[in-house]
Amino acid sequence: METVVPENKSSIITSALPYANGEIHLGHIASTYLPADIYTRFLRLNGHEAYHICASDDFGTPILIKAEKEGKTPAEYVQYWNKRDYEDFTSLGISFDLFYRTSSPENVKFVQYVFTKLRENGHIYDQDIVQFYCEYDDKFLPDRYVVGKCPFCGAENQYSDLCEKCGRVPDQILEPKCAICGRPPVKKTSKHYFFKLSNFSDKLKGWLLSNSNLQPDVKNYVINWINEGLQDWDVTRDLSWGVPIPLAEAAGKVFYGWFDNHLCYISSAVKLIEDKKPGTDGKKFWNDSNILHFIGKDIVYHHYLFLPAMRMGIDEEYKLPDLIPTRGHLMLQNQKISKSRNWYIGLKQFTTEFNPDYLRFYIASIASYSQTDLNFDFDAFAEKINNELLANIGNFVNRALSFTQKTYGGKIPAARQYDDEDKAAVLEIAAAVKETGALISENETDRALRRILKFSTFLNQYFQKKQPWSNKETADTTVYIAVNAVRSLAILLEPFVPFSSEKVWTQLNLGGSIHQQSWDSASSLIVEAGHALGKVEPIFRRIEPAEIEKQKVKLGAMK
Ligand code: B3M
Ligand code: ZN
Repeated sequence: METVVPENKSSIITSALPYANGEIHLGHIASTYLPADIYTRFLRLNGHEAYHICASDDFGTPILIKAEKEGKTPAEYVQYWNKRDYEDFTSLGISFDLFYRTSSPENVKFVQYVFTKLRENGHIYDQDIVQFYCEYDDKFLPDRYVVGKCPFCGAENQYSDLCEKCGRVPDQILEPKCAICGRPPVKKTSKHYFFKLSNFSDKLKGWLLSNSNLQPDVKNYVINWINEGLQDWDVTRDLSWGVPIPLAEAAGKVFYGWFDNHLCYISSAVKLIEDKKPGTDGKKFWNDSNILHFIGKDIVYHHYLFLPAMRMGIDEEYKLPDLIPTRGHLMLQNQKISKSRNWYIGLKQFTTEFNPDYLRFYIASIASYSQTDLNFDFDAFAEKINNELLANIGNFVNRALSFTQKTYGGKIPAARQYDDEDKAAVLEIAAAVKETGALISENETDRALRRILKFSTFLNQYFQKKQPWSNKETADTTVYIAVNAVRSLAILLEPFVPFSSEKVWTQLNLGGSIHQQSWDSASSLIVEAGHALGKVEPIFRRIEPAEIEKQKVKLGAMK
């Protein structure tokens, strides 16, 4: 696979936009936000200009229904979740350059512009369709506003856009009822606008086939969908909450959320760049950048078909993505995560009870660059942290630094003649930096983390073999190399466990922040003889079995 870290090119990295209707949970983190954050942090350490962009997805019927239930206006409701989501992400060290919203004035304007242009280009047509309408509430009832009996499996109380029992989309729901008042709706005609997705079949196929960076397995099934025939797409909703359709004849109608949400990647990026770099043309910046959209596998259809087709439909005024890293879902204790069944762990709760880096480390080590589902398991979590982060990485860092503290009063000794083991250690430092970097740049973050662990194992063995506590003649060289290796390790770990890396950096007393260091500098021995360490203390603490039991009980009680 080609490396996608571009030389001399800026990068815009987006993470899928969370719906503004509930808290962020561990499932969101694994497929999207953490891999995107690791990748962005890595680019920044490499001196690349990289921006990580996200926003709350503010429109859609579930949001409207929830806001109505809570007696809030939808605007108030989404504002709460926008702020809360951002805080929760920040608690995990997800470092967005902008966390904006799909309901922003910039996005509304951009969405209307795109629609107008698509229509001028002949990719939009209108058609009257028959829809449910509640005469009591005086409303059309799209998607989740209608509940009834699933015509396939007979399950009661299912939404008209998805039966949660059998997973099918019931075109003709039986015994329909208005989700607000429970009364049976009538049918009424309404004019809707359709995007001619079918116009783009060949172009989409060409794009997929020619883009060698896209994951082959995802590409294959998207091409199958195209071969089966693409359906045109109704992008209208008869609702008051959404981006208004900019036509006099469409007064009172808005766009379907999936028409506007991915356009927010562009409108937010343009805003960020133009605010940050006055005088820069945001559109040109977008087109000159490497564009990556990180997603979970449930939204492949939208990102590999709707999104590129809409950009093609406006003559690629804004370039197509270079990469759409797609990952599988997280299970929780081997069961599917479900908000409605209360089987999930909120991010906020987790980062309050555990060091956020523990979660980052564990998830990064299990999240492969594929669509395979992963499993969050509390015992495996404790084992990983205790055996790898604490007993391997933490052990080496603390051992090297506290030995320096104790034996040399914290002052780095000057190296003497290198023996074969020292030479091997210096080579391993450079190799670890190079190989870890190559893996992250290919999005193989779990493998990159394993490479770092191999490095740390090597260093523990080196220190153990050299026995600086009993080998007086070689101790100076061992300690000099070991402290430098701690510096390298801290830099390599920054994308994965930024809070802990920063702590190591402070103990090394090298000034500045870990974020300002350069990745490549990690392959050299830069800490000089005579340099004095800061205060040295253990970075990680053990997770005790009782803590894990407590978590399991808590989770079980939620159900
Ligand atoms: N809000 C669906 C989701 O949260 C949707 C993603 C939008 S990305 C443009 O999975
Ligand atoms: Zn009603």
